Amino acid sequence: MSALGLMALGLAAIFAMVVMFAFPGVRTTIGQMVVGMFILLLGLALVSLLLIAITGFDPMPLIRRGAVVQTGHKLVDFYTLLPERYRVQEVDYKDTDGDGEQEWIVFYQFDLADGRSPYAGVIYDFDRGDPPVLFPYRLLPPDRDYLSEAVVRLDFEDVVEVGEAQPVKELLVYGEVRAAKEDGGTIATDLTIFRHVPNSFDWEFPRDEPRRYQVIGAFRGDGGIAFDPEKKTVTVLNRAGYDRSQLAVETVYALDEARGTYMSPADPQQLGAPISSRVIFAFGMPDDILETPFPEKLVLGFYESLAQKRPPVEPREFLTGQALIEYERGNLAYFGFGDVTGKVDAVKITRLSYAPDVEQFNPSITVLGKEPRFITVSLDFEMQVGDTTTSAPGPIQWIVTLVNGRWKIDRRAPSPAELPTPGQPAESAPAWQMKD
Ligand SMILES: [Ca+2]
Ligand SMILES: [Ca+2]
Repeated sequence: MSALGLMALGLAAIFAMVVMFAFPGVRTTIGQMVVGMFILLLGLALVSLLLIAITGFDPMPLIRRGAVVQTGHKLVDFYTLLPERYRVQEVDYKDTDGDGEQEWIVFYQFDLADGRSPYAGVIYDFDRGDPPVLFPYRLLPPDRDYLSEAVVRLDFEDVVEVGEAQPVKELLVYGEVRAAKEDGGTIATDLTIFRHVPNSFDWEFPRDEPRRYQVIGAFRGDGGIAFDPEKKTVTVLNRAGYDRSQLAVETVYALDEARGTYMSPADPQQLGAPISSRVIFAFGMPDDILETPFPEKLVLGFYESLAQKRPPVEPREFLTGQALIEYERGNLAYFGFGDVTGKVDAVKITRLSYAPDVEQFNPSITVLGKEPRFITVSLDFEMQVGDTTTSAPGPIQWIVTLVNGRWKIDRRAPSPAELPTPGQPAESAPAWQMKD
């Protein structure tokens, strides 16, 4: 503030004080005016809010329109630019191609015939032409027509460095859905990673064929997706198939550094093979694992406990019958650790399934409890001894039984090698045959 301004402010303050001193009545009048104005504004705000709430009127387009008119239509308005059926939801203004100039990243929703309103995206750049062309480059996921079904979130990470003269950050477009508070309020169920790839010379007219922003990773998982900026791995949780037992398949994808992509070398529309896939507890092993009503959950708990130095629940607590006898004997081969010499450092369950319809497996066995019930749980696993990982000779099939209301691993079911040869009549097929 200039010296003149300060002086004017000081004089105004002195003037106000003198007026109030000379005419004491003025103070009350001014006070009443202020209070009256406040009540009027409050009333107006209340009425407007009520009208908006009752009629469902969205004031934002009007406010935007007003703002554009105020500037004398000198600004680009993406809301007007895009056709009405593309409802613009978000506009970001960031440098997406590393040229030091910002682009507009516009996300919009559109309606599908089945009633869903997914998101799509487009980047508007103006780095070509004289005068410049405002050109749309599409953000197009492979084999899918949308980026998200609920909310989009844009992030930037320098995922790929190969072939870049100077570092350019890649675009990470997350599709998020609402989740429970303990999951942070939202979980990302979609992640599409786009990389800027120059597709024409600077002096050429802009084009988007081949795509200027190419997909180098497209992930979807109903249990959440996480990107690790250090390792550049993407971890995808899928709960489909394990919903009842709160288990999930955790799949980890690694970047192919040489090719600068997560996609398959054979088919760029498909993800490459994951570096790891395993069945895990979606929310960690519960403390009351022995009380679980789900036999497959118990089996996972047993194998996880086996691999731990100080497991919260002793492995023998999961067992009964023959399995307990073999465990006490130290017969690890019985549990699928056939040729292992040395200490098992980690166990990774790669597949887990159960056959709930074989509960009446053998009604003649009644020594285990009043109402014995049996379920077959089948799994494949890998074990890590030192630096080597080997697969168990699987599948390993367990008969899990109910003892005093708790599931216990009882004994091995015949392995597939002992299954009857194909071609036998169906009615003689054993009851424990898997039906998954
Ligand atoms: Ca730029
Ligand atoms: Ca990069």
